[in-house]
Amino acid sequence: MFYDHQQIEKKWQKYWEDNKTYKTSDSTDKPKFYVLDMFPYPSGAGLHVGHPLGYIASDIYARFKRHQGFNVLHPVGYDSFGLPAEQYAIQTGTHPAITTEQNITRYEEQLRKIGFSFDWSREVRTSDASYYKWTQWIFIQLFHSWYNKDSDKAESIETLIKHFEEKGTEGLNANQNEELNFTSEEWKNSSEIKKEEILLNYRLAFRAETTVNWCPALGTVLANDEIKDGKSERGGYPVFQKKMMQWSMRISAYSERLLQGLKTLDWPQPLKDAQEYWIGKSQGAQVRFATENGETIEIFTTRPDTIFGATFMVLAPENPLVQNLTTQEQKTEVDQYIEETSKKTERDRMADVKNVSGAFTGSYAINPFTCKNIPVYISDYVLMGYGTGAVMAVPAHDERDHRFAKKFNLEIIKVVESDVDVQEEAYDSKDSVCVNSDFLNGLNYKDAKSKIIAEIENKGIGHGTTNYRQRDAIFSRQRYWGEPVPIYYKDGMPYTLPNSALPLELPEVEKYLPTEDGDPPLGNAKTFAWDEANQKVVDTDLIDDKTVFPLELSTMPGWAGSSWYFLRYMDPNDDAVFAKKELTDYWGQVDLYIGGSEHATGHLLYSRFWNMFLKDRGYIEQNEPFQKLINQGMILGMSAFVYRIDGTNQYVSKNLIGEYKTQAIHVDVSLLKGTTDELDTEAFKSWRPDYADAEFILEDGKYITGREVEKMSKSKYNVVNPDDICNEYGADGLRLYEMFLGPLEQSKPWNTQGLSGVYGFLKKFWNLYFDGDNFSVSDEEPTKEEYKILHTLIKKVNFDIENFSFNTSVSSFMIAVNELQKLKCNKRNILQPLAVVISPYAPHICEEVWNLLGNNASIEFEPFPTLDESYLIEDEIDYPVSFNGKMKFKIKLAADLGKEEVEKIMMENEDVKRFLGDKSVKNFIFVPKKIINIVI
Ligand code: ANZ
Repeated sequence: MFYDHQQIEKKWQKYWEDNKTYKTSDSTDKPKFYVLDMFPYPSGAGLHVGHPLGYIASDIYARFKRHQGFNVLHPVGYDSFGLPAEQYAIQTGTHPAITTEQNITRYEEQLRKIGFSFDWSREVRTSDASYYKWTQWIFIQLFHSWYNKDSDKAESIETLIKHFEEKGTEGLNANQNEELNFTSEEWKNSSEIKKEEILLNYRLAFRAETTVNWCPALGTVLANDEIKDGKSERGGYPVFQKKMMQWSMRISAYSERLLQGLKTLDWPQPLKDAQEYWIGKSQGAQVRFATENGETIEIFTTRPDTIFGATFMVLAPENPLVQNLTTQEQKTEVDQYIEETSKKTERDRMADVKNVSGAFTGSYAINPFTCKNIPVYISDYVLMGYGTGAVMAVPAHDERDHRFAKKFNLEIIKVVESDVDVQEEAYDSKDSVCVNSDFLNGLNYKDAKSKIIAEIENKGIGHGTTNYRQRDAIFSRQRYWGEPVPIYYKDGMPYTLPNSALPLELPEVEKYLPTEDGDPPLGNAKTFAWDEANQKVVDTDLIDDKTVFPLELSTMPGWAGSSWYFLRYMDPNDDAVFAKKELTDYWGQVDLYIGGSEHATGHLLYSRFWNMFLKDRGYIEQNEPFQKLINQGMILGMSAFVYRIDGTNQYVSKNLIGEYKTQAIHVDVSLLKGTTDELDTEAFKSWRPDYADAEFILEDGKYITGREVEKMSKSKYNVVNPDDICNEYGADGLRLYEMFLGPLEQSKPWNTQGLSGVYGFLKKFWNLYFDGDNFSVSDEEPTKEEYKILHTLIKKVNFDIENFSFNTSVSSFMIAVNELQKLKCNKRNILQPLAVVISPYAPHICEEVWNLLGNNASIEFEPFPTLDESYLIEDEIDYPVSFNGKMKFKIKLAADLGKEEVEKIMMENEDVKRFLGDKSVKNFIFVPKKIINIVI
C-alpha cells in the first residue's frame, strides 16, 4: 500500500487541533510531569532543521510520559521582545509588533507541521500586554523587597522600615549597596525623599550609578553576555564603558543560594561548572592599609597569608581614593592613565594579561605587618566592581603583580615556599610552608590563613570575608521593544505604579531612535506620563511635577520576560495573579528542561534568581525551577562552495582546481542537484546577477562543489528548511531522522542523504499492516519468536527514552521491523503494541495504523505496553565446553537444566568421550547459562 505521508500527516494534525488532543487539564488524579523547551525568539528567518532538534526530543519524552499515565504539561510560547525586530523597525519604520506577529505566525506554521504535542491553548508571548503585566508586577515586588541576611531571604520592605523605626541600622544584616549608619531617631526625622533614598540602597530592584557597557550604535546598554570580543553580539558594534544611572537587580544577594542550589540539580556538569565559575566564590579577608596622608585603602585578598610579601598597592583607576592619593607631581600622568582606561571594556582589561600598564600616585601606604612604606599605583588590571577595587600586590606569588613589579622595578619578596611559580592556586598543596616572617614561619596554607585573619581582626584592621565575582545585574535598556518599567519620578525619586495601573502599556512612538536629548526611544512618546491624582497615563505635555510626573523611559532587558515564563504556562490566562498558587503547587518544578548551553550564565541564572525570590515572598513553593536539564547539541550545516578563478567569472569544478588560483565562495545548498554535490549550473546563474554569465570548467560534464561542515546559518547558505523535509519525507521522517543523527547532546552535521533510510523504514513499518493494497491484520496468536521481537523492543525503548538515548531507539525500531517483516508477521497482538511503542517518535503514521486497527480514540493516551520478561528468557543456551579451561566445542542445551542433569548428558556425549580418552574427570564445573568446564 502506498504510504501517503502528506495526506496522513495533514489528517492527524487537523484531528489533534480539532479534538484538542494535547490540551492539558489541571484537575486530574494522574501524577504530573512538566516537559519544557526553551522558548524561541521568533526571528525573521524562520526555523531551520537545527532548531527543532531539542523540541523533537522533548516531544518524544512528553508523549512517552503520557503513555505512562502522567498528566503532561508540554507548552510552547515566544520570547518576543528583542533587538532584531526593533532594528528592523529603525530601518523600515515597520512597528516591531507587526514584524513579531508575522514571525510568530510563520514559526507556528512550521512547528505545527512537525506534529509537536504542544498544548497550544497555553501559548504565551512575552510582548503581549497580558503577559508583561505580570513581568511588571514581579518588578514591583522586587522593588518593594530587601534581602535580610539573617533570615537568608527576601522580605517585604515593610519589615526593613519597621527595623529602622525601632533600631535604625543597629543589628541590621542586609544586602545593600553601601553600608549606612543611623539611629531610629535620625530615620524618623528624615524627609520622605531622604527615606526613599535610604530604601533604594536596600531594594532588590534599585537604581544606582553603574559603569555599563554602552553601545552607541545600538543606543543601549548591554549585559556582559551580550558582548563578544568587545563588540555587541548582535551586529558586532563597538562597546564602551560609561557611567550611567541604571536599574539593577540585586542577584548578588542570592550568590550563595544559587551556588548551593546547584547541588540539588540534575544538570550537565559543564553547565553547573559555568554557573559556579560565574558566581565565583572566594574566601579571604578585607584589610585596611593606612597611608601616609591619612587616607585608608581597603583591599580584598584571597591570600592574606602572603601579606608579608605585599610590597606595593594597586588601585583601580576608577577608585574614588585615587584623587586624594595622587600628588601634584603625578597628577598629569595619573589623569592621562585614567583617560586611557575609560576606553577599555572590563573584558579587555581582564583578557590582556601580557601588557601591564599603570601609573604611580606619588603616595605611600603602610604594610600593617612589615610596617614598611609601600608605593601606591593605579592599574587597569584591578577592577572597580570587584572586592574593594584595590589590592595589596604580592609580586612573588601573584602573576599579575609579578609582571607589574618587573615593569616598574618594584621589590619582590618571597614569603611562601613551593609557591615559586608565581601561579595562583598552585599553592594549595599541603607541604607548602610560610617563610620569611617569624609570625607565620613553617605554617601551611590553611593554618597561615586562619592565623593571619585572626591577627587582622585582633588588630582591628579588617576581617575574614567571602566575595563573589557575580555582580548585580543591570536591568535598564535604552530601547523601545521591551517591557516598560512601571515607575514614575517624583522629586527625583522613583515610585512604583499601583497594581491597578498594570499593564503599563508600551506607548506608540514616531521614531524608534533615541531623542535629540539622548533619552531612550520612549522619550518620543506623546502619551507617557503619570497622573498621580487620577491614577492614569496621560499626555507627556501635561508633566508639571506636581500631580503629573514623568515615567521611566528605559525598558526591561530581554531576560525579564524569560525569567518566569515557565510559571505562566501553569495558568496562562489568569488576569488576577501571575499564576494561582494551587496551580504552581500542582505543577511544581519543570521535570525536564531542554535547551541550548549558550544560556548557562544568562537565562538560567536569572530565572533561578526570580524563582527563589518568588519563593521567598511566598508566591511559590519550589526553590529551583528546573530539576533536570539537557543541552541539545547543534546541528551543523553542510556548506557548499564553488571555486572562482581569481580575476575571472569562471568557476572550476572541485577536483580540477590543481594549479588554478581560486577563491572559494559559498553557494546556497538548495542549488545542488537532489542530494548530490553537483551544482545545478543554470540555477546558479539565475541565483544572482553577478553569476548570470558565469562559465564553468566541468568534470565528466558536471560541476562538483566542495562541501564543508559549518554552523548552520543563513549567512552561510547552508540552512535546510524543515518544511521541505516534511513535504518530501514527512514530519515523522524528519523526527526520526533528527533523532537518528546521533546522541542528543552532541553536535552533528546534517546530511539530507541519510533521510531516505528512515523513510524506507517508515514504508516497511506501514506495509506490515497491509497485504498489497488491503489493510490486513490477523487475530492469530503470535509465536514466541514474534513476542520476543516485540518485548526486546519494549525493553530497549523504555531504557533508551529514560536515558535520553533517542538515536539508539530508532535503530531498534529498524531491527524489529526488519525481523517482523522477515517473519511476515501481521498479527494484531504484535502490531497493535508496536504502534504504541513507535508513536512518540512517529506520531502521525502510528495514529493512522492505530485507527485502521479499529481504535477510535487517539493513540496518545494508550498505556505503554508492559514488558513481559518471560518472552526474553532464552530456551536454549549455546554452552561453550572447555577442558582444563580451554574451549573445545559448543553445545546447545535447554536453559533450565541443573548441574546434575548437564553432567549426566555431558558424560554420555561422544565428543566429550573423545576428548577424555582414558583420563578421568577430576572436577565438573558448571555455571548456569554460561560455561561448562571439565577438569581432567
Ligand atoms: C594578594 C594575593 C597574593 C592575591 C597572591 C592573589 C595571589 P579571586 O580568586 O578571583 O577572588 N584582587 C582583589 N580585588 C581585585 C580587583 N578589584 N581587581 C583585580 N584583582 C583583584 O581573586 C582574588 C585576588 O585577586 C585577591 O587576592 C587579589 O590579589 C586580587 F599570591 O591578594 B590577591
